[in-house]
Amino acid sequence: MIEHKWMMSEKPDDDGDPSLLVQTRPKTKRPPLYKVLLLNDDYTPMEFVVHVLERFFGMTHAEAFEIMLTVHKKGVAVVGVFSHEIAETKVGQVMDFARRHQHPLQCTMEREE
Ligand code: TYC
Repeated sequence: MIEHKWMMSEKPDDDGDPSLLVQTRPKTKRPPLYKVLLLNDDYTPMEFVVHVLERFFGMTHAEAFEIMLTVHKKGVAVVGVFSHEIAETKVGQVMDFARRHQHPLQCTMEREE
């Protein structure tokens, strides 16, 4: 069989937009993760914060107490890392629960880099 050698100018698909030809690795980008943060304040009782961490973040009493103290001392702490949807749900649950008990506890989320 005679092999056809392509001439420089007749190679198929090598004469168009070069940006379409530079994709080498397949795209395997994972969705971003979000940190859920708990903020300190002067009024929410420590036991309430411990209860929130046990109830919504599945922590043991000892874990919850430790994280609560970190927030109390440092002003803020990451209490978990989740998908966008789960993080939003956690923040909503904490904010709802705090409001229902008339505590000013604040919980937010932030995209992880
Ligand atoms: N600083 C609060 C107090 O002294 C306790 C507290 C801890 C409040 C953590 C909020 O996220 C918080 N009662």
